[in-house]
Amino acid sequence: MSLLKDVHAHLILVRNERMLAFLQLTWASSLSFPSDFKFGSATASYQVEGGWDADGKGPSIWDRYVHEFPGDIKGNATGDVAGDSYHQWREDVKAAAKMKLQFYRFSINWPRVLPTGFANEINPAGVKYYSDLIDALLAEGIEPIVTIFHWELPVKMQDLGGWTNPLIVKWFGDYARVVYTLYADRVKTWLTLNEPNTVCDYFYNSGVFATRIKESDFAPFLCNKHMMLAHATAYRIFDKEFRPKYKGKISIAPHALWIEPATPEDEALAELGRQHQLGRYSHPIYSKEGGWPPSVEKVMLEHSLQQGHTESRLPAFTEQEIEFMKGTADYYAMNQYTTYVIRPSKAGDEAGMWFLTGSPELQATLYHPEKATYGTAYILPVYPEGMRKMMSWVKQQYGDYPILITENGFSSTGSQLDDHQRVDYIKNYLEQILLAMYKDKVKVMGYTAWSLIDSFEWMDGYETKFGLYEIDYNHPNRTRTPRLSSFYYSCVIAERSLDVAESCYKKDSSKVSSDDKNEIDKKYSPPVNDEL
Ligand code: GBH
Repeated sequence: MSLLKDVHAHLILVRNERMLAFLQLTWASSLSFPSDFKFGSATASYQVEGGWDADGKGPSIWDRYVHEFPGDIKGNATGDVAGDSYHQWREDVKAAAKMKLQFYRFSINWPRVLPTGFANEINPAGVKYYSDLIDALLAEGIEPIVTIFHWELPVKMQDLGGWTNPLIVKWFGDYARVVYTLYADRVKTWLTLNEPNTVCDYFYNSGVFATRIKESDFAPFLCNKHMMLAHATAYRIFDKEFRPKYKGKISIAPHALWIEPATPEDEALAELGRQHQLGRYSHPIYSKEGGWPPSVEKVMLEHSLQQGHTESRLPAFTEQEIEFMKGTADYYAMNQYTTYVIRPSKAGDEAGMWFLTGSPELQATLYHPEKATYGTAYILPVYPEGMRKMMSWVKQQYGDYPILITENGFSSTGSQLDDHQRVDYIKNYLEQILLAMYKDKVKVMGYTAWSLIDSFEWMDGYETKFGLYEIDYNHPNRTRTPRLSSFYYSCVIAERSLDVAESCYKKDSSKVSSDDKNEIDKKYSPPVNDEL
């Protein structure tokens, strides 16, 4: 009974605070988005494409992993077919067009274009797949935003050490050049790497995910260094060889976890945590002085010497490398979902795993904010206020780079077309973005709802869903059905405001008129499923 009361009181508190954000906005300025603010949605190749070995595609570490260790993943799921976007991509374009998205962010599966990863051999079917997708989006007036790497490392490269081998800097640059050569005539907004900090820190520290390598001493930091240099190489190639002819903007999309101090006395530790989580992936690019964040450099050196190493486990950059990386982004991209709390570790605490439970180097413990609510993914507490704080922090740290939110989304499970919680989530996070813009004067380019359609949710398989559109995994065509959230989002896009009609919160309220529907439907021939 008292637990129930607590939960109830807690919910009222959360609700009141969210109400306050809403009031603050209506008083302060407006619920409207400026005319240059863009709304989009996203997916990633392995999570939706399927066609894992179709038409000359080479294997990525995910293809190998799900076949060798099916038991690792919920429901023994694989991405072999997933949403079958490799065949059903017209349906994705249709979904995006129905919502009147201004952009669609998708990623390129490295070994689909380069079967071994190396640039000497190109797969024409893979090239055509992305080319057709780009053309269809442009024909609908939807801007393609392309991520060059969202985790499908070619197996050959993993076997050579993957992101811990310094040669990958060159290999990635060569791959990026191929991609620009093919698509830079039509793609004007680019992202090099998705969540380099998740790849380096989360994957190597936990040992889960496709590499299955658990090595916390060196791998995260070697990977960090090489990903920063790989990004900078891809940026320099674009800048020198392609931008003069094609124009375009390019950036990198880290996982921007906001870190709150447990008590006001822990603010310095929280700041160190932010530098450790995000600074190591931003400071080399966006800061005036470049290189690693000095606070992290210091802690890592001290800790390494204490362990008996002769130098820091955080590998140094040369002066030349520091100059090479500085300024290699045209805007600041971030995936922002969640907030954790940090406190100093106490005797008896476990060492902790960065950035899930803590850090041995920082002697810190991480936990979830008390005020958080949850979707299905427990790992991603829902905490909208963190969005504004994260955005303002980026402005305060690195200056006035325009920010593009490249991912933000809510997880649910089961078949749920009336996803009111996802609607609330989008509304609450967009409110915080408006506050960041109007109150903290942060420059914002736009917002990306993760994800356009349900997808293979990595270790969670198909049980955890983020889609604005539901996928029927029992249907051979992987039929897409709009959820309430897609109607709500299309209302926000149409109004360019959070001040939308009551009817936008009901499923039959589709802003898409039936004329629009027919017009879009007519344009696309029925999908051809080659596997049928
Ligand atoms: C994003 O990362 C990813 O870019 C995207 O591909 C993904 O679909 C989305 O999150 C939703 O999860 O699988 O249990 O080991 C956000 C940060 C860090 C969240 C790693 C999930 C792994 C959880 N992610 N974390 S688990």
